[in-house]
Amino acid sequence: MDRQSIVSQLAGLPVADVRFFDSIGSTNEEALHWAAAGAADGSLVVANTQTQGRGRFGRRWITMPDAALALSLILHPTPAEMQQFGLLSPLGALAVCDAIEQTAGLQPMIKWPNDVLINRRKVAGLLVEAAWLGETLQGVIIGIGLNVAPQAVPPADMLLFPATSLIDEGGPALERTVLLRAILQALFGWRARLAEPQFWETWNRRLAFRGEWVEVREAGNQPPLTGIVAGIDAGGALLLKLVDGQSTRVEVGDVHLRPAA
Ligand code: BT5
Repeated sequence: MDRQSIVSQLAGLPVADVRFFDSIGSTNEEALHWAAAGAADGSLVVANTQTQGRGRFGRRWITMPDAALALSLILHPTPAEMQQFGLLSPLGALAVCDAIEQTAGLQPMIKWPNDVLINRRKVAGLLVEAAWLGETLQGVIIGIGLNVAPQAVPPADMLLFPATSLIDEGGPALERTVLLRAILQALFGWRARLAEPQFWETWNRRLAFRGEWVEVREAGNQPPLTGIVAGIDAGGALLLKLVDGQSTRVEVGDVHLRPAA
């Protein structure tokens, strides 16, 4: 994978410019700086490996060389998209799912809010960050990490949740640039349909653990909620049916979710 092969693979997509790094700290970090320096909507950062890849809540994301995709797409949301800000992260997850299904023939699911699973193991993670200058939004970064080959999967003792790769799940050996194109094509496609019922329906259809007992742990020290996954509401919140039969909504962004013991 190099810049030239990426640029030619992405021909025809609304990608403004591409920065490729064989090794970088974090593509999201690079994209935040680039956004601050005036990157156009659709600017893309891709790396072969990351040394400081990051996840949510200060966690780490491991990107092994030659085995994974690490990309960060810079968007300048329209005013209408700003109204749907919470959907930019599932936008990335839906795009990854579509791309995996189309190119690898596998059936990915979304562990709310936006981890991508195959056979209940995590194959991709998303981190959406915003670049602000005072009160001015300079860009939104959609960061995506995808495990393609088995070497991409970190050792189990580094993981909070079981992980996998496309090849481990029986997918074909694909060029990473082909996956990259499929992800971006799906992402731009869904971006145009953010407010449509089909977006929410597809997210719901791909929801992992539906009908199962799960534990939802909030970022703070509150005790975890235990309930049955009922779906996602129109605002993107997770709907849980609690032990006492009551339903509750859990807002996007601040929970861990795992099957209850
Ligand atoms: C995420 O966070 O899943 C978001 C990951 C986003 C990574 C992309 S790569 C391109 C861009 N540049 C960046 O610096 N980041 C983005 P979270 O839900 O917090 O999950 C993090 C947890 O996933 C870690 O604590 C590990 O348990 C686990 N993990 C780390 N590396 C993994 C891997 N390669 N595959 C599966 N799980 C992993």
